[in-house]
Amino acid sequence: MAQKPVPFSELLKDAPKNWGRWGANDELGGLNFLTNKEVLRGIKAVQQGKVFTLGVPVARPQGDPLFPTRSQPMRTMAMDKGFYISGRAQAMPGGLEYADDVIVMYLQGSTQYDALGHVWHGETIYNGYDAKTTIGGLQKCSIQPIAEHGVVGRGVLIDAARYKGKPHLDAGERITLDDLLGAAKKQGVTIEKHDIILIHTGWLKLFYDKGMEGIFPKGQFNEPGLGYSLELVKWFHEMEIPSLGTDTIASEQSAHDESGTTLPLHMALLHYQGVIFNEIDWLTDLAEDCAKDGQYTFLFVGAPLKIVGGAGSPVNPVVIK
Ligand code: UVW
Repeated sequence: MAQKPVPFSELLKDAPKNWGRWGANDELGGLNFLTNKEVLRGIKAVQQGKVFTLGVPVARPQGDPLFPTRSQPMRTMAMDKGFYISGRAQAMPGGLEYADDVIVMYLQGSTQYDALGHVWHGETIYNGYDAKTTIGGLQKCSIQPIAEHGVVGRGVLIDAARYKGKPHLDAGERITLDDLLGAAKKQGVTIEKHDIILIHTGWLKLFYDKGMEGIFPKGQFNEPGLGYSLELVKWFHEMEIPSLGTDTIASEQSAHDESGTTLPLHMALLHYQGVIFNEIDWLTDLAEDCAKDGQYTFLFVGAPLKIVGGAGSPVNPVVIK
């Protein structure tokens, strides 16, 4: 018989919270840790000038990786040479013609940031704002303040797949705090306070190798990733981690079997601590490069779009080593 899920209010009763830490009007959460000093610490990590862009291609005809309840981005031409050939458009004086297009997509239907008001349980979103403020568009904790601030600091890549000696983690496989620290140690890197953490699992590569069926066999949403434990969320709190990025769709082990809950880190990290979640990052090339040159730290720059009231935003994060 399926286990009755433990309510988050009970599972997370001892989990640390940052609500009120930066005042009653805070909508930035962990980004408050990313001060000018932290930006300079990120810049100091740059040693070689190598650039990696972490966004995945958007609106491929054969489909993009996304959460199973979301539909594929749709891009269509609003103007192209055909309009001129068919007489529906005229060249501008001098002869200029142009192509235009329109995209319809989930704001979280690609490489993305989650806004702090994206998930909650009960009646309140991050920092205690009423969950009703999400109705019709996020009046509080939308993606806009995150986009105004930018996500810039020192990033560190933790290669969980390499640590476990496989090209990709298995469906539902847990990464524990010991794994996280063990992988860092093996890589010869220390995770410092205020680091932006990126975790490579190899999961997204599996999508491009095998399609949706590769990552969600029979439609089952059962991703690998960091798994909830009180110890892990206390560590994030002590380390004042501003942001977490992964090459999975939802940035954490989907199912927490001990409690029967789904996505508990969305609650314990994003909703309680204001850790900014960055999902569907292409980390394969970065991970390979880090394994080759041994440099696992870098400047990380994430600039989501300033979408008014948005629950998230597509982004093409940039890593400079
Ligand atoms: C949900 O948690 C529903 O979505 P995401 O993985 O985009 O955060």
